[in-house]
Amino acid sequence: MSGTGPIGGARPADRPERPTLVILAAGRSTRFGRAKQLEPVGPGGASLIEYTVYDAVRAGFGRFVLVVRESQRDEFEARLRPLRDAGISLSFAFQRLVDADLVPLPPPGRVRPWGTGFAVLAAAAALPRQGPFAVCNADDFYGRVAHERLAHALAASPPGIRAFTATSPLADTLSAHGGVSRGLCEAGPDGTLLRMTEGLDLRLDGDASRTGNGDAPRAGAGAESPAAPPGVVGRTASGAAVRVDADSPACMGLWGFFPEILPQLEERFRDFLAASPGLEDEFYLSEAVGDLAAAERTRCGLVPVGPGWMGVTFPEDRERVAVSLRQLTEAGAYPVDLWTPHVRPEPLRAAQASLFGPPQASPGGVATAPGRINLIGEHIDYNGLPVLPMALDRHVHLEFEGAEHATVQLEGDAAHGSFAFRLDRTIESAPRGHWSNYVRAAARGLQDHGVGLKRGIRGTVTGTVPVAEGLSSSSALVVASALALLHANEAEVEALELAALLARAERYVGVQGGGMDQAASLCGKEGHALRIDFGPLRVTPVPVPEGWRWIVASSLARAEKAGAVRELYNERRAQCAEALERVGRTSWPEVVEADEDEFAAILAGAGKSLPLTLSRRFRHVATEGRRVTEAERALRSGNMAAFGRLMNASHASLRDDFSVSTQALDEIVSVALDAGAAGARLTGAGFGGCVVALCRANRAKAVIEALIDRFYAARGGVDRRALFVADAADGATVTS
Ligand code: NG1
Repeated sequence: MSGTGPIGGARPADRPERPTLVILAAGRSTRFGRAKQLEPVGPGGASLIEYTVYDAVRAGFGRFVLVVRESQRDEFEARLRPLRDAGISLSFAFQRLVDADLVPLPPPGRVRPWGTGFAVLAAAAALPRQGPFAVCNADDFYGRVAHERLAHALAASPPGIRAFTATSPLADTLSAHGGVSRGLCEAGPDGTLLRMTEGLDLRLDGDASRTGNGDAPRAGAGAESPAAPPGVVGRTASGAAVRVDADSPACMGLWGFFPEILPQLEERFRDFLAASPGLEDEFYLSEAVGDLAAAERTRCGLVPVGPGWMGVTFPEDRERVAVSLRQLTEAGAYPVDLWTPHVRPEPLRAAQASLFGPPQASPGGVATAPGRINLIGEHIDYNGLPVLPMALDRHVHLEFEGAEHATVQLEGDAAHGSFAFRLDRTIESAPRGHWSNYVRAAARGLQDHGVGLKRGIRGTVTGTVPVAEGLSSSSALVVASALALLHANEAEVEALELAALLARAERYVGVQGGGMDQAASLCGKEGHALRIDFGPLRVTPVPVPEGWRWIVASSLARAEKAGAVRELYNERRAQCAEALERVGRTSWPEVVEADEDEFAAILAGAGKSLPLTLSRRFRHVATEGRRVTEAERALRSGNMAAFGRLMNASHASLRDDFSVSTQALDEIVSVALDAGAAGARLTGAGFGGCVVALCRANRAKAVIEALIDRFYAARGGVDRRALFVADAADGATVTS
């Protein structure tokens, strides 16, 4: 074995040895037509192997073993000298047809190498006896995230899991230029590999344009309906046809192992030889590990690594990869020349800092955006009338790193799961109801506004804003996503401009909402309600007097805007527009700002001329608009009893004229008022969700107890997510 010592000097004693990455480079590139492992693809002429080493060093890998054919050695040595010069520990192992121990005699007629499983055995002598190692292909680009994720999985491997395979949605790993081979993974109930089948000649069934798109459609296996999104078709090594979901996990050829895999692989290889393989049969690593997993001899964890992977199976693939690498380089993810002295310290320092520990942070931070409660002014923001909400002291948190390429990759909690999409392609919507749509909306909104988003983000989303409760968790997510994307791209948009563009953007999700929520989330002020005016957008904080509390109480029915509520909401909006038009008015402010007598005349006229439903909708919007102005006056003068009465009138109007209340919301309002609240009303769009009740601080306990006894007790109790005292909070922030 040749090679230099570990890079970057002394290793702290309490850190484990950095793992080794075995790069399988002995393939014959039959479909490519020439040796593709060293093919220059980066803008500075670097090969994919070099990108892999560069990324893996930054992810914490310390040594590299290249498995090549003996005849390739000199070429590899010469081409990879800059890596050695940069201090990378690089050694070679040779894949031969004869092996002293395993294949003592040359197999007659065989030219084809034994396959990837055997290549790993060929590297065994160059591996340290202890500690994990990884294996990947030389002709694939995995990206730094994939190497980081694998390194993490190995460093924190749960007991009993001694192998890992990185997976991507199958559709992301196909080539537009012909069928490819991939390990098709099936996960068991515990999420580990149940079995793996080598799929050959895999291609999208019918729709080549989706190839490589991170948003692979879900196709039920065997789905034949013409409307069904395409699956992936191909065959197994034994010639059987396969058809699988386009987003099913595909093995990327990036593996993590502990040394005990080696004797197991060896045993499987002996079995393979004993079965008299044909001259073209190969001992695939994927099948060997799949068999070991299926026989429950090895538990193999699946490590989803998102859509960054790019492969070069066909000559035409090279161009696509070259374009992507150029874009990544332009976006600052890679230097043009990976190994010149002026860039050398960067990866080396990064490697030292990360060793086998957490990934090296690229510019990132935490974006925090509050939800809101609307105190008064419901279903009038989209009519251009002022509203009076406050930002809530409950937030969506997006902890993120800037990604080196234009991919957004976020994880939510267990219920929401994770997703990824690209910013450098048209951002399509995910299926209705998927939480990624709010993040996609933010990205599209920024792009439509002309903000160039070259860098993506990756991170996690957590939050304390109850979801689908009329407290605007959706807009908080939109706002947090936008702030994270802006931060990662070192871009800025003024707060009100951002609020307005995000209000437009959130409509991509399908609800024709107004602009209250995004403005409240961005412009909240501690201790203050916010008067928000539209056209143009303005936010005026109004202090909330001391000694009063806002109690938020959930009706325990979610107002899921991805579901039926969306249609009901959009219907209300359309009815308002129609009612206004039919009374011959051009704007709602014109109606609401009329003097007392004219206002009464307009209402009476609408009552006569409009059909019943429209006249009720009209009356709600007109009267609610005036209530907001009165409520602001009451707030400023500290007349909270008057404010409470306006809230009650608002609720009655939403219930009777706008038909957006529910029995549970009405019940909560009446219990709160009975218990001494000064006012109570549904907040948000209605159709479920929450009530906000206003009471003196010294009544809050009694109101809460009454709600527990008279509403929640009979419904299985309540927790702090569903019943709480809310304080007015500051608006969204992003911190490094
Ligand atoms: P909710 O459902 O409370 O998040 C929706 C709209 C608001 C406003 C209220 C009703 C969105 C994002 N929000 O809020 O603009 O119209 O209903 O007053 O659509």
